[in-house]
Amino acid sequence: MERTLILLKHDAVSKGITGRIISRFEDAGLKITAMKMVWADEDLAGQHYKLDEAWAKKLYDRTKKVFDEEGKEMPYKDHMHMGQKIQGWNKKFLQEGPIIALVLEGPHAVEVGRDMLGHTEPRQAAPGTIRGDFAKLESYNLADKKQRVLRNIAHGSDTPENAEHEIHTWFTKEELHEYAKDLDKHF
Ligand code: IDP
Ligand code: MG
Repeated sequence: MERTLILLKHDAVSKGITGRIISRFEDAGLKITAMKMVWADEDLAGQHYKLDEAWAKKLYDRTKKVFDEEGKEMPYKDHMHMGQKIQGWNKKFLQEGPIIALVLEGPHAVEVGRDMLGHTEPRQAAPGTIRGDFAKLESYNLADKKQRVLRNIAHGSDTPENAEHEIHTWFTKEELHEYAKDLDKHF
């Protein structure tokens, strides 16, 4: 059994679509084992968004692909420059208003959670995914023009190891619940 941490970021909360997103996870059969609304402070935002070189490299390459296709110059001199900027924006956005944090459990929960979210850039996210359905007009271009982070509705852990770490960043042991669900008998 696997667990993943999902954050419904403040854009989801302010659009009033959190219930519909949570329903999708429930419909997929994932079990909610923790959930709360949190208004993060600088300390919590810093614990969640850390600047790590491998992440910055992936971030840089993924965004550069789109800028290259459009013949646009990347507005960052290298991956660490971009990583620092995006990390700062992410931390700022996380503190802009309350978010909903939840832990979902099920077979392949990390992979399933990210599949359901869709591509990081909502513009590239397939219709039927959460980002593709609720934020399709958001793009790297727009984020760059407005000098802010990409507003892509939700965060989902990217590996089972990172998920366990993130779950403990957001929840205490007492807030994580174990209970049986009807679907459990199938796994
Ligand atoms: P993920 O959320 O799909 O895992 P990450 O690479 O972990 O994507 O990036 C964290 C967050 O940083 C993204 O969810 C998005 O909000 C923001 N972000 C990623 N790339 C860019 C960009 O090129 N410009 C602005 N914000 C970005
Ligand atoms: Mg990520």
